[in-house]
Amino acid sequence: MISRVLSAELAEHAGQRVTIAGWVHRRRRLKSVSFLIVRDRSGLTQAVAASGDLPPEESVVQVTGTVATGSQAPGGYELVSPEIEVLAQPSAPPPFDLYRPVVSAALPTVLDHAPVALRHPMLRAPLEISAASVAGFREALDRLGFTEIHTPKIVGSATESGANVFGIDYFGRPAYLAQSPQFYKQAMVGVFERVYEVGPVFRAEPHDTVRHLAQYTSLDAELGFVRDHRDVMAVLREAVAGMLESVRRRAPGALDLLGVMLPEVPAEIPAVHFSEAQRLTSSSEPDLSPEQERWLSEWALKEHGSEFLFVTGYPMAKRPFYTHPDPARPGYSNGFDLLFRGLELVTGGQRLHRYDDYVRALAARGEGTQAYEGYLQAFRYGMPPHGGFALGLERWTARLTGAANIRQTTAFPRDLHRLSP
Ligand code: AMO
Repeated sequence: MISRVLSAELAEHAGQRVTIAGWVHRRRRLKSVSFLIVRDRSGLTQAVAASGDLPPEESVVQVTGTVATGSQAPGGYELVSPEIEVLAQPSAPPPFDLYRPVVSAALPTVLDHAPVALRHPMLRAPLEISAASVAGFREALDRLGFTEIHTPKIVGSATESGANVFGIDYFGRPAYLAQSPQFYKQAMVGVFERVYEVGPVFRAEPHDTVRHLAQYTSLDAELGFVRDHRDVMAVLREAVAGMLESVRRRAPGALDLLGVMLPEVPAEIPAVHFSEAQRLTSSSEPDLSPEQERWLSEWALKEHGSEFLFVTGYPMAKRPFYTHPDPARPGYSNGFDLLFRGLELVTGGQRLHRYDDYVRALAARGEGTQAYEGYLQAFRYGMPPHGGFALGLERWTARLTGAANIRQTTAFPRDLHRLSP
């Protein structure tokens, strides 16, 4: 490893001669003196050199200098009498100025040049928040006795609905890119009782919207021995609280830069039944529209002071075949969604757990069991009452950071049109 100190550690080395390494963020030449601002993973360092030529922006450099106080320097310390070694020279200037505090390029330009554009602190910040969220998700569920699993992304049958699935050629046989780890996470409840997975899922989304991607990161969990969906909702509440706590602890700089106010998670997130949500929004549709979700979120904030709202009891007809019905209310399910700041963030619920119930549920939808034999195996051998949920990481980060478009929250988004970079 190149022996160096980080920008954020400079203060600890006052008076010493140290080496930093990073990218030339900006250079400024005055008459008698030049400034070189170097960016590393922890922040910025200013080096003050005698006037002269400095390597261009995005050069990779190693700078050895003496740490001195500098009232104009980021962090209050700077490097004087620097020796600059260039490790890599860029062959082209960046597509827009990375040192300007505000991003001066439009989103398509940013996305077209993602490998360099994401170096801009404002564009990197949502990715830091996303990473801290995942770390918090893992921490929270590890604490609750969950085991992390990894399930196949190349699968033989669709899980969520046959419509938006990508087909692929698998050694001459038809196969699909997994829309969800649904079947596998349920099967693994039979092994570990409590499991989670952080992984990519694929949706052949024909919608060109600010909240849909063709590939996104799903934070999935599944747990056994639940009484009903409410036990799952309680675990989800802990996961969300853990994610927020981790973001607060690990990404304070990113939060600051973006001016993000993190939400409070109530000890118990308020919940409305689907039929009540319909009544509140004067609707008789079997699903909630994005407008209704926005309205309900505002209602929850006014009525309960919460930025999170559970909607429970979605109609069975609108949920996948593995959904457990509400034994007390025919036609309604033990499935729920979690709304956050106006958007559906999580889907979850209690599942069927008896083999015969699966056979009946599939038959009721005009499907045989043949395509699902691999899945149904678990239920032939005894499965506890269980349930789980899936949280869309990019939607979470978008809602947290106030990003208007989900494409701003993932490094290399895949959508209807974009396959590169
Ligand atoms: P669902 O299909 O509702 O449920 O997906 C769960 C969550 O994933 C996010 N999401 C998306 N994010 C970005 N782009 C998309 N195209 C997209 N589609 C969905 C949303 C959504 O709430 N197996 C069930 C989960 C379960 O019951 O455990 C499932 O996949 O945030």
